[in-house]
Amino acid sequence: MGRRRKALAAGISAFAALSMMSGAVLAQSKTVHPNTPEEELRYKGAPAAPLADEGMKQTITPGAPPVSPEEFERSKKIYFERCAGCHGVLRKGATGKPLTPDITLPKGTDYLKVFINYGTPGGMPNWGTSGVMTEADIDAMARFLQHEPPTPPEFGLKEMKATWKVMVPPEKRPAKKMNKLDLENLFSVTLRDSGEIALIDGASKKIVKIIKTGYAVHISRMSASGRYLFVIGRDAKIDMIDLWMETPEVVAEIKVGLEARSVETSKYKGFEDKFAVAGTYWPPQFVIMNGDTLEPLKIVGTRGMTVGEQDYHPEPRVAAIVANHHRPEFVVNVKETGKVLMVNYSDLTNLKMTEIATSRFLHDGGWESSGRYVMMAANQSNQIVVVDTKEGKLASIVDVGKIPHPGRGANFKHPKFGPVWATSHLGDDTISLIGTDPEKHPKNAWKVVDTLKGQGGGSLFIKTHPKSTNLWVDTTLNPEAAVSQSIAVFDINKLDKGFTVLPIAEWADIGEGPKRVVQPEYNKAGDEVWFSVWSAANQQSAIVVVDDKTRKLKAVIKDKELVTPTGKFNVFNTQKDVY
Ligand code: DHE
Repeated sequence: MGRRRKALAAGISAFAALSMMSGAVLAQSKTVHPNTPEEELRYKGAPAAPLADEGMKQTITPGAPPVSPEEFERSKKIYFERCAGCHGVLRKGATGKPLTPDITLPKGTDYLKVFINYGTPGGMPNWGTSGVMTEADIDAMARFLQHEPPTPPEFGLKEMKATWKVMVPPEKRPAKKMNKLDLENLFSVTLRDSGEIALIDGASKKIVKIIKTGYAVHISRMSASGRYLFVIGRDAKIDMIDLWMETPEVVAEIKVGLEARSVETSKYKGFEDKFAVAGTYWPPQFVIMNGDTLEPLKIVGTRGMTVGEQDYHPEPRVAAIVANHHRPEFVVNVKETGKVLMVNYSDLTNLKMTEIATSRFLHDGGWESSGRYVMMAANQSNQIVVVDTKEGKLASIVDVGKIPHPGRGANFKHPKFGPVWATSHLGDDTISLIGTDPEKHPKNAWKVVDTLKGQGGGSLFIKTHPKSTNLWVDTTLNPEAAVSQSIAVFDINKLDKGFTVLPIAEWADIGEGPKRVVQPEYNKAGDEVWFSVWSAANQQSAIVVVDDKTRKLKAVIKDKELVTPTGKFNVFNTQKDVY
């Protein structure tokens, strides 16, 4: 099967699994698991796990029941697709409980089968009674879990270099922009399940080019100059695209590990476009690369002690990374240990790193409006941690709603409380507004000054623009189709008046499909907002463009090449951190 078709097939099965969960599984899970929001299960139950197909050795643990090689392969695959996100690759526990043989062996096969079959009120889904796993799968999994976990391979400099390719070396690249594209208003759109991005022109809404990238491509980020676009897939493949070429092309690529989510570039004065950095879920590490060739230069492991209990964690995943504007540093979120690392890239030999102890399970986040403080969601702790990137220290930890998921968040001036940064939540219907101006509004700084009520839980992204008075909140993973297929918009000057709902998926007019509305993104001018209407890989999806002032439909972008669009990254807004 060709790469594209294989990716599509994987995507279809991933979405089928998600849809399956959204039906029978999630309906039941509501009653079986009163403490686990459906929205959360949906989020973690979106399998696109590159580790599932990785070859690993089977280790037999004395005293554990036999597992045939076929059962081992199947259980391993299911484990990495469905279980590793919570229990960890090495089963040492993450947001879920540890499942190492010292714990599982004394419990025995029958006991484990009950848990897998029925789930627990603490959050474990009911894989059996929901129909996702068969009786034979559950039986094999219960035995598989009593053996030492198979360990995916490490990925060091040698492995990275073996995958590194420079298609067009810097000296062969153009010295100036060679095309007529309005680069600042170009959008890089994630085509999740085809492993591609679409470059779409902001004015004409035409697809300029589709470019092959990594599997289950995740995010795009811009270099400081606005010339290079970096795209990372879940398979940890980075593609570096030169937007100055006659038609934008991949000029370098590398695989930095086996599973990843984040990439960023150096933005401090004097270091523009000099370095790139990528964080991996597996192995737990990040790598600093040359900014115009992707040559891997420095790998730093993140294994170590957690904050709070200070227990050793063997696989702390690297989540969001942002580039500090005040110092030559990357700000790196380490999920399981709850640490924010300020990594100074000015001297890679004598690497200096400030380790800030914050809160566990750091995930996504972004800057407040002054660009001095970075706001990161410790999602399973229901907190936002605030780091002062000028001083290089923790400013505050703020309690918010259940499972904050801001994306990069939204900044605006609250009519009563001054500048705020907002996050919506996966686990409840609230939107927390945090005061961000310690100079002029010290009483409000790093406090939730206002809480709005949105359409429902299952929100992934929230957005506004400095030139807009609208605050857009998606509810992509809400179990109600009417809620997941529409968007709530608040008037920033009349927040107490509640929100208006716009039927984005209906406007797309694309027929059958889950049609989840995801991730509002502004154009450069800040006068229109783009929404993805995300259906399965074998169905039609679309991008709906809304006029920001009138809140009326402006355009629908439909194309058979637009397979599962999710994230959209406007070049200028991504380059300059405008949100
Ligand atoms: Fe994402 C950002 C991890 C599922 C769309 N996602 C991020 C970031 C992380 C992350 C760590 C921050 C990167 C940064 O800023 O450097 N995402 C994960 C997961 O671990 C998770 C939960 C499960 C998985 O299997 O990957 C996950 N993410 C999803 C999706 O299912 C989404 C909705 C659709 C998709 O394309 O896969 C999705 N994630 C996004 C988007 C961003 C993102 C669009 C960037 C938002 C932005 O505005 O910057």
